[in-house]
Amino acid sequence: MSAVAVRARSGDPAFAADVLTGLSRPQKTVPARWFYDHRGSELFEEITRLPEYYPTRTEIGLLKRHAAEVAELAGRRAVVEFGSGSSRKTPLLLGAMDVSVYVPIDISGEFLRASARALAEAMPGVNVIPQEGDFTHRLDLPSEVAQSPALGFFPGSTIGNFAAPRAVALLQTIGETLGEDAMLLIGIDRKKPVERLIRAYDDSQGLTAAFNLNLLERMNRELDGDIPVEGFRHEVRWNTDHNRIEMHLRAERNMRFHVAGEAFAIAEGETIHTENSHKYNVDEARLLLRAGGWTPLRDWSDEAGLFTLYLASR
Ligand code: AVJ
Repeated sequence: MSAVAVRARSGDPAFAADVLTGLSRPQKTVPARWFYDHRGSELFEEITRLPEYYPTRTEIGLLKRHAAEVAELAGRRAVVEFGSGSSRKTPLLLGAMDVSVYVPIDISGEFLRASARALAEAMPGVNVIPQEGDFTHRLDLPSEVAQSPALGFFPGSTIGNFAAPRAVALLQTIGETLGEDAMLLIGIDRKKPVERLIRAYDDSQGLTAAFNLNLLERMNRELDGDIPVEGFRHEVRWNTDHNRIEMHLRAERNMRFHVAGEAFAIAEGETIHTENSHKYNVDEARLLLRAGGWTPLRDWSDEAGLFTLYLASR
């Protein structure tokens, strides 16, 4: 077989590289960003509507209650959303604000364009300029953004996917992308009793399990894999040292498989670590923001103290 034919079937080279590196480690791992192919994005959307998955509905409640105050503190802004996905929360913010331009950024281009189109239709007064890209790198924003200072919008506690040093670096990078005089509105999930957290990531309908296992199916589809998906089980752990929920895929038996052109073996009980979701108290989140070059201005929490929205300036 020619090299061209192999390459044509081997998907995104960055995905292949992450999988090959991650599966070669003593603790096998695949970065959480690869969950979001079309099927993964759909499954995540369903997760956000689960009774056990409180973050989305709590954050939506906070936006409904406090968007007007955010708008007042922010003034006229170019709004830049990081990891916009389906953008269900966006109209709640944009509807309250004086927006010069709205730039949703996402790595899933197909999903991004569809939701940008829907948003532009729902909010005809807003100039929507979607940008496909990886927001963990400094990005050049469209020139229209420069007309007014930027407000970064980073909802959903996506920052929780990153361990503290990388979360700090990401906040710094976001600041560089947004430029001088920027503000940031960021949603961060709180610590709470472990049983409540576990239930949010191991729901009774098995949607989160399907979301986790879809990563193996995606590897098979896009990286020419033969992973026996039925030999793995969704596993959720609370890591006390790191204050984080971890998702793993646990091997139920010894297996051998191929993916991205390499052979791997996994032993019964061994896991592939697929996601971290760090949880922060309000004082910890404020310190995290400061470490990342941001000055916390205000924060808003729900009555049960499940989730908090922070507004910060550079
Ligand atoms: C989108 C990263 C915030 O960590 O809660 C939900 C992803 N994973 N259920 C989270 C997720 C499993 C979610 N984030």
